[in-house]
Amino acid sequence: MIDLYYAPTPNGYKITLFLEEVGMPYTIHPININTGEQFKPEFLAISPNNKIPAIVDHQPADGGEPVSVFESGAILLYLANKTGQLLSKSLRERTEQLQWLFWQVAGFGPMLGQNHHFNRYAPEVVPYAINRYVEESKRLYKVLNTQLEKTAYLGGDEYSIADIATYPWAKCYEHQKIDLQDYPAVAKWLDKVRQRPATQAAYKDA
Ligand SMILES: N[C@@H](CCC(=O)N[C@@H](CS)C(=O)NCC(=O)O)C(=O)O
Repeated sequence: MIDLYYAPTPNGYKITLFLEEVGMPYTIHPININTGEQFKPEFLAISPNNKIPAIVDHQPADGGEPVSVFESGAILLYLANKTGQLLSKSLRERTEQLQWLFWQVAGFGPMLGQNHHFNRYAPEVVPYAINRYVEESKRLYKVLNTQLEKTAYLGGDEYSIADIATYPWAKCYEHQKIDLQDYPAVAKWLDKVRQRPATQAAYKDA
C-alpha cells in the first residue's frame, strides 16, 4: 500500500496518473497547501522541501522499514522501478524516457510554474516577468512539439513516466497563454493521453 501526500495540482496528478495506470492501491492524504499544511512537522518529516507530492511505501522491495520519497521525478522513478512498468528496460529507450523525464522536472515544470504564478497569482502585474515566462513556455512547447512529431510518446513508441510527468502541465496550456494550434503534435498527444482510462480515473474528481 502506498500513502500519497497530495493536492490536486499538476505535480500531484503525476503520481495518481502513475498509480491508476498500474492499478496499485493507494491512500490519499490531502495536504492543503493554501493553509500551510505543508509546513507541519509531520509532513516535513516525509517531504523536507515542504512540497507535495510525497509518498510512503509500506511494502518496499527489500522488505525493510517503510520508504518515503519526495520530488515527483524521484517518486515516478521509484514507482517505475518497484513495479517494472512505464519505464523501458531497453537501454536506449530507457535513456530517452529518462531524458524527457528530467527535461520535465528541471525545465518544463518549473518554467510553467513561474508562468502560472505571474499570469494568475501574482498580486501585481509584472510585464517583464509575464513576457519572460510566456516566451520561455513557447520555446519549451516548440521543443515538445518537435519531439512529438517524431515519436508517438515523449520517449519513443511507448507511454512512460516521461509522458506522465509532462501531461498535467501541458493540460493547463490555456492558463499559460499557449495557443495549441501552434503545436499540433502536442494537441494530438494531449488528446491521446486524455483518453486513457487511467487519466480519466486520476482526474475524475477534478
Ligand atoms: N520539484 C517539486 C515541485 C513540487 C511543487 O512545486 N509542489 C507544489 C504544488 S504543485 C507545492 O507543494 N507547493 C507548496 C509550497 O511551495 O509551499 C516536484 O516535482 O515534486
